[in-house]
This record gives sequence, structure tokens and C-alpha cells, in this order.
Amino acid sequence: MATVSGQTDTRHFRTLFISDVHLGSKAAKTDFLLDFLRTHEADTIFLVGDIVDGWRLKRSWYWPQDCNDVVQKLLRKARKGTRIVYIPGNHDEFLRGFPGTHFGGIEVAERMIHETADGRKYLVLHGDEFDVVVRNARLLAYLGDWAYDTAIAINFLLAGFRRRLGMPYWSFSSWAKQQVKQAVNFIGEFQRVVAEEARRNEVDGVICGHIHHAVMEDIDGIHYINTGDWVESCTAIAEHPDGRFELINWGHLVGAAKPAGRLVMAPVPLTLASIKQEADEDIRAA
Ligand SMILES: [Mn+2]
Repeated sequence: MATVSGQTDTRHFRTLFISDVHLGSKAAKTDFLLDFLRTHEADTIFLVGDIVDGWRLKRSWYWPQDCNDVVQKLLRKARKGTRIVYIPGNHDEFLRGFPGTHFGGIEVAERMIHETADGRKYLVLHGDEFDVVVRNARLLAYLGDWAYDTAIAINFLLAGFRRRLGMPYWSFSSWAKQQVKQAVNFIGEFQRVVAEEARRNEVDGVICGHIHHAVMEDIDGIHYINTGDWVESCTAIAEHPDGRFELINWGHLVGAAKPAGRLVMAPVPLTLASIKQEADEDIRAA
């Protein structure tokens, strides 16, 4: 079969981590993802949230055949023995009501501890629950632990109310994108808060999504990994049989997407320009 990348060899990994596909939004790069799924196999695949964009779909139904193909591709992998774990995000939070449920062999879990081949432990979660902490970081640091826990609980309740009122989830990424000048600071703050959560869980690292910013880096002794997205950069995280992690930049490899490497290496000017553009599109679409 012809592929976007022209790559026909299959790579096999111990684990693959993918997030923020946003199926149902026109921006989802389903053709690249299909190409990626055709050429990548793993014992376990973690879907780290916002795979389906539920609230975009609520606004207007957009579900071309490509979206079915992605779902079918994943279900077929599950049938053939791949363990697939779906960790819902804020855009597919309707799945959060079904923890432990299996859909066609796909497990649903709020968060999970993943142990690498070489015995390190990683907390796997989407990350949106920390939006509220990022927004109020200074205040919460001042008020302490109980305020932190309360803020997260309030955020959860608020999301429930907004959902019932048909309002979209308050989204860190779209909010940060609208605060264009400060977006880079917010990304740093998000990473720090998520790394702190990993420390509270006494694990070696954390693997999350949500902010569409793929990166692997050390944050105060915690290995912070973000899977990125399939809306713009087309990135995934792979764990090799020996436990080594690799950031796969599929958009860059297929050459058609804007190189995601800029997010890692030169974050400021290009990211802000694209963030601004996306924010404008969001505002027009709203
Ligand atoms: Mn999200």
C-alpha cells in the first residue's frame, strides 16, 4: 500500500505513546497517523488522551472515513494481541466515566504507572487536571497542599458543570494560545507542575500530552516526557526493548508537516506564530 512516508519496513517497539489526535477536528492529521500506525507495532500502545475531540464533534459533526480507519486500525492491533490502554483527556472526557471498561479490547484508565523494560516507573496521564494549578501557581504555592488538592477538585466539578451546560471544557492549550506572549512561560510552568506530580507519586518520570509540545527532558531529576500531538507536529514516543525512549517526529520524517523539532530546539518565534494562527482559527470557529 502506498504510504505518505514511502516507508514500508515495520518498526517494532515495546511501547508506543500517542496523544492529542483530535479525531473529529479538521486539523487532525489522520493520513500521517494511519501511515505511522501501518509502520509501527508495539506490545503496548498508550493513547494518552484527546484522541477523539468530543466537544469539537458536539459543535459540528466531522467524521470522514479516515477517522474510522484510525479507530479500526487500533482495534485490529488490539485483536492481534497489542495491549491498548486509553487514558482519556479533557476533549474525550466522556470516556472518564468508564474506568476499567474494555471497548473492543481497549482498556480505559484515568492514569497508569508504566514500568519500563529496565525497571523505571513512569506516571502516564493526559495532564489537563493541572491547568488550574498552572493558572494559579503562585497563589497555590502560597496556600499549600490542601489548596492544591481543593483546586484540582474544584476544577473537576467545574468541568462537570460546564459539560452539563454544553460549554466546552476550559482548555489549557487554547487558553495559553490566546495568551500568546506568555505561552512559552505557561509551557514551562505546566512541565514543572506535572513533574512535581510525578515526584508526589514517587516515580522516575512522567509521560503526558495535552499541551501539544513534544519533548523529553529532565526536570529537577524527573524525566518529563510529552507525546506532542497529531494536529500539527505528528509526534509519538516509543520505548525500545531495552527501555530507552525515543521521540519520533513523524511529521518531520514525512516532510509534509512543519518540523516539530522547532518545538524542542527553538521554541520561541515559530511556536508563537503558529500558536497565534491557531488561536485566531479557534476564535473564528467558536
Ligand atoms: Mn487536552
